[in-house]
Formats: sequence, C-alpha cells, structure tokens
Amino acid sequence: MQASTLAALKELALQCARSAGELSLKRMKEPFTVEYKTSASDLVTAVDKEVEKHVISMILKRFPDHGILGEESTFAQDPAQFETLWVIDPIDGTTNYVHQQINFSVSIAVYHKGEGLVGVVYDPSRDELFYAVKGEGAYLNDRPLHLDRIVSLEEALLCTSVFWNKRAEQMGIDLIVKKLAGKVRGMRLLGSAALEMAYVAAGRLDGYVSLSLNAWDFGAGRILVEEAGGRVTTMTGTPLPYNEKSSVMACNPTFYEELQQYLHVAENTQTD
Ligand code: 2AM
Ligand code: CA
Ligand code: CA
Ligand code: CA
Repeated sequence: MQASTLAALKELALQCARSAGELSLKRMKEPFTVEYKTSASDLVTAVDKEVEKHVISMILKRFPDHGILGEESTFAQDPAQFETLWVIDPIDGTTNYVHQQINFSVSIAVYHKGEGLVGVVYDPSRDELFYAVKGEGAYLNDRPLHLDRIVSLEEALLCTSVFWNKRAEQMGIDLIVKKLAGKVRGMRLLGSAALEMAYVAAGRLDGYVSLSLNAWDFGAGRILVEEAGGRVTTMTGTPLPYNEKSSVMACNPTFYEELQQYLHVAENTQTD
C-alpha cells in the first residue's frame, strides 16, 4: 500500500465519520421512526439506515472498487469479494441515540486483505474524533494516545457489554463478571462498544470485554487500541477476525494475562 493511498483512505474515513456524525445529530432534532430489530432491546431507526447509505455513497464516489460491510446491510454486493473492505457501523449505541442523545458513535474501519489500516470512531455529541492509522499511532482530536501507564488488575476500570447483562445469568457469565467486579477498581457499561474501545485507547477505561460482538462493532476500536499500545484479542487469546462475529478483550497490556485468567471460564460459552 502506497503512503499516498493510505493518506487518502485516512482522509476519507475522517470525512465520512464527521459527516455521518453531523447527519445523526441533525436527524436527532426531528421525529424519526424506531423499529424493533429482533426484540424490544434491539432497536433500529430510520437514521441508522440513512447514515449508512450516506457513508457508503461517500466511499463509493471516491473508491468505486471497494467493498462495504455495514450493520444495516445497505451495500448490495457480497463484501467477501473485495480486497479493500470498509467495515462500518453508522450508529453504534442506537439505544443511547434514542434514549440519551449522547453516548453513541459512528465507527469506520478500512481493512486491506484482512489487515486493519485505518480506524475512526467519532462521538458527535461531544465532538470527539478518535482515529488511528496502522503504524502511525492513535489520536483523539489530534492529541496522540499512548497506553504507557502501568495498571494492575486491582487498579483497573473495566468495561463490559450488552450480553453480560442480557443473557449472563442463563449462561453463568454473571458469576464471572461478579468475580471480576470484586477484583477490579470498577466496572462500567456505556452502551456503545466502539466508543468503549476508543475510551480504552484514550486511557479513560483500562479494559473492555465482550462475549460476542459483530465485526462492525470492533473493526475500528481494535485498530485504535492496538495503535495506542494496548492488546486486543478474542477472549481465548487468538487474533480477532475482521469480517465476522467474535468475543473481544481489549486492554492495557500490563494486566492482559491476569485478565485472561479471569475470563478463561467463559471460553466455551460464547454467544452465537
Ligand atoms: P448497536 O447499537 O450498533 O446495535 C450495546 O451495549 C452495544 O452492543 C452496542 O455497541 C450495540 O451496537 C451492540 N449490540 C450488538 N448486537 C446487539 C443486540 N442484539 N442488542 C443490543 N445491542 C447490541
Ligand atoms: Ca444494531
Ligand atoms: Ca454496533
Ligand atoms: Ca449500529
């Protein structure tokens, strides 16, 4: 990949994220339709779909031969056939978008032959733009992000995601979280996986774990955390995929091994 191509991908990803964020903020001031996707706790709005289409049109205008893997599936072709794949979540944290009008984000990542090149997570309600380019570091509104503080698990502020509370009890996961919560300084649950991973990159959270996320939830956050100096794998320690569901652990490297010991009980209980 030429440096000029990488720079062009970065610029477009930043433009798309800003533009998508502005559009979702604008639409938030007007009435919009909200539907149940699979259940009452899984919402989708007309804005999710509109924003995804908007981002796809911006990408294809500049790079017509690129593919898109987006949550709302508004891209007509099979994403598997493209060398360069944009992995996007137009609104991550739709429930927050509907209920809180804060704590949602747009997540945009570019992968080339499976390698993560650019990751952008934009929080429009706070105008915070988190971005990273492979080998060039991670930034928050142009401030470089480095996870260089030594943090033990006891001192860590951890974050977890939807499936812990939704299906936790039936899977016995609640006991693992309880055990973990008793060990760390605090647990948080913000409701936007992409933003939570961006916060790990920024050091606002020390680690993030989820039993099951979609590729568009972690596609950008993973590049952000890695470029900030953090460690990101599945909960079993294997590399994250770029185009399918996975469990995720992303954290400050100093307590990665220790955190894994607490999570290994969950290895065979991932959701499908
Ligand atoms: P979404 O808002 O884009 O759907 C909520 O804690 C986090 O889990 C969000 O990042 C949310 O993304 C994601 N998520 C993925 N699948 C979900 C589901 N079936 N129900 C609720 N949240 C889901
Ligand atoms: Ca969704
Ligand atoms: Ca999402
Ligand atoms: Ca979404």
